[in-house]
Amino acid sequence: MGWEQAWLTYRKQNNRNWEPYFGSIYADGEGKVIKTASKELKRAAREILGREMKDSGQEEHAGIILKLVPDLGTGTEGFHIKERNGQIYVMSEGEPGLLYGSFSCIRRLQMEEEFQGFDKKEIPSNPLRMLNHWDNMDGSIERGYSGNSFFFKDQRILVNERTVEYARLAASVGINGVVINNVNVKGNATRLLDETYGKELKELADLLEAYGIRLFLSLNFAAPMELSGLSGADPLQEDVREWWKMTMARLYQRIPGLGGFLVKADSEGRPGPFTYGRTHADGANMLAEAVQPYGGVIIWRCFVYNCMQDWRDKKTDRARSGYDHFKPLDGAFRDNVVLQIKNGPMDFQVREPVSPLFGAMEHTNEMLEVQLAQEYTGQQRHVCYLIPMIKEVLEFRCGGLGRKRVRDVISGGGKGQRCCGMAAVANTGNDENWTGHDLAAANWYGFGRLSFQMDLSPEEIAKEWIVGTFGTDRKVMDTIKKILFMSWPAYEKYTSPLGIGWMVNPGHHYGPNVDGYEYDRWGTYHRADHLGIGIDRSEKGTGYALQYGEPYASIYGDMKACPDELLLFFHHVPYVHRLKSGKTVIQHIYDSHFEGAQEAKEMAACWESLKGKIPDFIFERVKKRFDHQKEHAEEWRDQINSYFFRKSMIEDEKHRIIY
Ligand code: GCV
Repeated sequence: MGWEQAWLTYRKQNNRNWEPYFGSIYADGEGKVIKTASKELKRAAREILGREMKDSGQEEHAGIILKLVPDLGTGTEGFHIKERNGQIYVMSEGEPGLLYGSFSCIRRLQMEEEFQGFDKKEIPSNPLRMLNHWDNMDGSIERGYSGNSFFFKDQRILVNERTVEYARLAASVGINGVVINNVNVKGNATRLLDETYGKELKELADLLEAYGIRLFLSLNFAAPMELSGLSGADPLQEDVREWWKMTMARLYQRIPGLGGFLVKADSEGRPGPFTYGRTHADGANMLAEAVQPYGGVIIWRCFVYNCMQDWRDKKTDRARSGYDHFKPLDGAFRDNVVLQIKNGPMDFQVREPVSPLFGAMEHTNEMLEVQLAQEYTGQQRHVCYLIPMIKEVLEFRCGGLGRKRVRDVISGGGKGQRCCGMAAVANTGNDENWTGHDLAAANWYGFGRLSFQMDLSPEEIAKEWIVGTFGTDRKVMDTIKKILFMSWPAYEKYTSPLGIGWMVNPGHHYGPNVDGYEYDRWGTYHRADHLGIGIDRSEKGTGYALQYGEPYASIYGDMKACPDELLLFFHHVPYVHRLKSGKTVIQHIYDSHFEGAQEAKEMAACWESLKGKIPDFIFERVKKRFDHQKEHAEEWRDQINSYFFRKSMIEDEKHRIIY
């Protein structure tokens, strides 16, 4: 076929108890999504049970009934599955709910679970559950580590069988929105707004819609200048505002189901309202007004910072910028604007504190952005299961101890908001296995499942993903689970000590380079000298810690209270400073790098123990990545340890060889 089915790899099973249900299906309705649900159930029955499900004309004779029920209390995307007298009812107020319910039944087949007496109601935790693709129209992917784009090639939009398989996978985990193009909108991508790509976009939107997924686009704030030669893009200027209204009216006429737009403005060279002395609320609201008549949403990114800042000024701090720019604008955004906030204040490092913007804007819609593309976490050559990290972010009590969590804010916080949720920078591409590293698919799967159901634990998610992908063999399940749960902590240990981050090569951001941070022309990001290391973000330093509410401002701002794993993010300390663990900072650096590299070897050995238990081609493909990871982890260990040994001139207490 040329590609694989990831977690929808169906294996034959022989459970006689399931047979009565999977003989026939009754679908109550003619809509596109209900048809998809029925098609998916039939495919699963065929491939798992070897049965051709018949369409039943009558509800009472069908094994599975897909039924739209008004006022069920599920909303249009939630579902209620109920087994009754040998029939399975999948019910919802809307067609997408029936599709999610159907995939839930299929998961049950894959997990080899019984249906008798099954009764489950599920309502999605988040209104928006989105993937952001950073795909360019030439087919390349910014920070893509799994081949080229399957949305674009040679400046054209692709709509083919691969797109269908993508939509199946995305819908099966509950994704309901997809931004297909890079937030850095350049060249022809600006033309996605005009009629140039109208036909293909409509085709793609229709295809996705059949899977309950809405199409979104990234847009270029300077489009009025680039497409129509306007002299500027000032959001308060009448001709600019009119241009957007007219452009959106035409676009929505071509593609009525378009979800809306994602915008990166005034960041890393992208145009934005600052050029005209306007605020980000001015910029976002202008677009929001233009899409409002069509139910469109503007997703405005808070990743706004000046990469050319002069860091010699003690108060200048990139970590501060999101909050500094956006907090004063609380309440100024229209209802159909949502601010998309990266999980941490910097940029997807292996360890960052949670962004202080969460919960800080009571009167503004907020949405979480995480990065599955492993830009700073091993670029899908290293295994790094990110779901435990995302879960930690969701559970963070941004409102203060015992008070609201990030998950409460982004899910609408009980205020009935529809314009909020979770987005992930996708880790997919045209590689046969979708994600380059086979184990990286666990992040795609996990993100979708978690965004749909934030109560799920990373363990439950891992189990489902392993079974869907590799089957139910006990040893395979236990071993892969062990690898997944070792992976994030191990990566943190052999790369970035105590929350400092950024020790990667400039540009491509792969591999160790202690001084590699590209935006610090006046010194090193980590501020290490012969006495100590770390960035003072306390009140005496950049003051970033004060952006948090209590108790975090006090905890993070105080060297003694600050958790070890974030110490160097918040404080500059001597190498001999004692951590809560009792170790000195320098000894921690040595120990964790030795440990992490050792753990990379252990994970590789775990994988090798699976030889013969999973298909050879997958085994070999993953083994190659582990071979690289083992070596690369040693390179990280040696570079970091020797750098800090030479800087500090402090011996390793354990007298290991430091190169
Ligand atoms: C799409 C980081 C990445 C960029 C990315 C940017 C963003 O800086 O290195 O490639 O640009 O984040 O999130 O906009």
